[in-house]
Amino acid sequence: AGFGNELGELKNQTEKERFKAHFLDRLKSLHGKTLAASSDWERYSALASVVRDYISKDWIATKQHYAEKHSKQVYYFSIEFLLGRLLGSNLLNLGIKDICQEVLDELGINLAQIEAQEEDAGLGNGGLGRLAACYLDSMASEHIPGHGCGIRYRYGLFEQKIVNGYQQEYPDNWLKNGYPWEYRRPDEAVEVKFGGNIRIQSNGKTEYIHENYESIMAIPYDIPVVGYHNHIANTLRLWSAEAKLQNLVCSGFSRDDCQGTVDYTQTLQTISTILYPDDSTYEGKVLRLKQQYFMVSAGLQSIIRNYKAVNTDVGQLFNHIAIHINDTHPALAIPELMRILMDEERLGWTEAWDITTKTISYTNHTILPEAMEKWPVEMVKTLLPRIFMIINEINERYCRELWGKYPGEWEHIHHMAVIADEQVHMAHLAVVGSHCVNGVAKLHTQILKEQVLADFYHFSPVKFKNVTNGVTHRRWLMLSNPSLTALINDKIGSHWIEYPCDLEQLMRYANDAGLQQDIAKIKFQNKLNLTRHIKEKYGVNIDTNSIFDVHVKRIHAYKRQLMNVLHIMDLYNRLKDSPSLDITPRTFIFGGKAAAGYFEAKCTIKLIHALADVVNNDKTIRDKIKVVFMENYNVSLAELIIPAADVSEQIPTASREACGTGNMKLMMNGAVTIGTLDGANIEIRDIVGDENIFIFGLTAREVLDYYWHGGYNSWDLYNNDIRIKTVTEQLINGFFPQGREEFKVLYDSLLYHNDRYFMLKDFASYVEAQNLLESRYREHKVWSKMCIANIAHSGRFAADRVFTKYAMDIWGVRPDNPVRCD
Ligand code: DL6
Repeated sequence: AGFGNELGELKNQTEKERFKAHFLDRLKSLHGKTLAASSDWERYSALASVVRDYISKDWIATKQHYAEKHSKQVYYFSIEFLLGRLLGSNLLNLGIKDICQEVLDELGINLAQIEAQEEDAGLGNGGLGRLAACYLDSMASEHIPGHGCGIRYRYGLFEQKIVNGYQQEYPDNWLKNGYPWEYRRPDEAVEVKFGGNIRIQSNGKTEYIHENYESIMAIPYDIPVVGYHNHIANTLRLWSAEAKLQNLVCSGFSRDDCQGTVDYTQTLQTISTILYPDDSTYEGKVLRLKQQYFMVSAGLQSIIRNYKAVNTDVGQLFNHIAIHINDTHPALAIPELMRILMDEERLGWTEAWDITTKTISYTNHTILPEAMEKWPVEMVKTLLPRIFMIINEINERYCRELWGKYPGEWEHIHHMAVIADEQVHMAHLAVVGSHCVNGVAKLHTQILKEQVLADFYHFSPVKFKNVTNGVTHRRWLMLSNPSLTALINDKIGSHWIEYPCDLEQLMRYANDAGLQQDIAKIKFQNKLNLTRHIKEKYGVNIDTNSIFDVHVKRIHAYKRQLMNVLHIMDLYNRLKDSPSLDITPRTFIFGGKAAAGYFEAKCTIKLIHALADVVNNDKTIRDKIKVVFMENYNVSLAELIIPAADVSEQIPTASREACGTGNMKLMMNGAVTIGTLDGANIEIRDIVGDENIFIFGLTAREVLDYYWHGGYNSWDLYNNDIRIKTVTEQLINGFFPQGREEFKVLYDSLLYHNDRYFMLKDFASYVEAQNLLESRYREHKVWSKMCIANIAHSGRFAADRVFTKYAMDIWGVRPDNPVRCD
């Protein structure tokens, strides 16, 4: 990499000197300031600008290379991309992190402080959006011509502030100072049409003419996605909604005349204003439907335009393009591609359908019934008249096909229809219009096949595949835990960076006292960093030698933060009963956001704070337990917390968590999982072995059986287990001086609403697993061995390996260096 040779006067300088000269020059040209006079933010922006120069060379070359090779292009459509900060990962992937670090050291600048100036691009809610970001990183690193397509939300996921223990939401104004990694491309804008009516004109061939529609311009902003040490830069294209210029004529000259135009412009632009802050419930809001269509229409129009610039035969699209839809949010890509192929490219239905289904593939990320998207027919018809016509025909043709196979089975066909009960079922549309459907963990895929999509599986079993999620080891190990990375390199060399499964070689040293001590030292240092942060931010003193027990993820009843709290309350009660109880001090760390309208989740946040108030201020328990809630959990905060974790809490109700990816990031950093047999926890258990994980609770089968038979009676447990009775009563009996109303809601959910998430049912086995964990932690050698086993086996969950599978098994693309584990 580098650009210095092009600049005559810098010819004889080393890369480092050139980097320094450029940085100082850029400070002057961008901000008109010397180093001494510049602020941290100005330094960040100048540094980012220099890094852009490095990237842009590779970006141009990559595009040329793909064009010359006629490589098959993959487009990953996702309504969310939770990118986090990019400066650090770009430096790492470009291979110039060390040079940059040295230059800044020489100039007396702290790189971490400069990196912290970058706004965390939070264009996602949680797992689904972060997964999309990990996959972009992997595609570029694995030489796969794979690009992202999403929305450039003006405001990302809300900023969480905690006031008196309550969550408050504030707009995430991440673009307020501009975003150095994006390139606005107004010349590649496309028009997206909403509303209006369809006039059918027939002169030989039927034409569908869209009239009286509302027109919105989609402006692309491209962000280069840098591959690791390979000079590849792919593209994430995010679309922004703007009013069409011709529509913006003020009818007169007065201020009032123009006000209407300004209001109208703002209404149109709301499409890309805000990310919906809910990750697990479906909201039938017209704005959300607009967002979905806006993204897929803009994305597909631009793909087809680029395709046609070099290919004449649109009938061969599927040989050159693969489109992947990340959950059902982009499922309108199916009728939209049909519309383009039929109405614009003049193909017949059969050929267009063949191309569409061969081009599109779909990942399902949830089985929660409340998260399954279903749009009212009336809404789709009004907002997207032509798209609705196409969905309707897809439905009719599909039902006819089903009738051929299941004649007379009305119920069965109704159950599988794309349109039923006046609603468009997006998961059905996605399955019917794709050539491949995958779940994100073995158990999840099995539940899809056996229950949620069982009818579809029986109808076309070959469509269904499993691809267990993965995370990028570059961000989640190399970037966030550089000391551990260096130690691993020392021990087994750096081949694992390219082939993460090689981390398994660490197992040869699992009993090596030297390695065990070194890993413990690094963990301690990471814990110290977090301890300092907690002290600075919240004024809470944490014992760095305590067990750091980490539960970070969205706050949701099924993820059972409440069960964790009940365990802490029980532990606290035990300590109060016997102050001399010999336990290893433990720091319980929580982080996560609750959807703004999700009252129960917000009550849980308040409860964690109330518990922290009681526990952290009780001198009698002599600091044996502490509780900390980390405000505004996001990607950057995760990078600080995860390397410091000893224990990884992965305790959802079995069957509810499709996969989880926090579990993978935490194990990669040597945390040991305490978890249920759900999602990827099962695969983690299978690979690390029972002795390196703490498993408890009901299995998915048992939970599903209970659901089938109407649940269980939680009062029985209340009456028979004194610990349960005590902790649940403490929610409402004044044990917590504040929040009684909120905690009554939680109490009721456990007892009067029959404990839908089985927290009381799993309580006893959870406590038992926690006790076992504590005793293992005391045996330093045993614990260190467990840490090593977890790190060593985490390569299996590296996104690069996962992507090789997507590429080869689903998209028909062969990476240059397929990454496999076996
Ligand atoms: O696949 C990524 C991620 C999984 O790891 C989580 O288990 C799952 O809950 C999450 N799903 C969503 C729900 N999205 N929708 N709809 O975020 O996906």
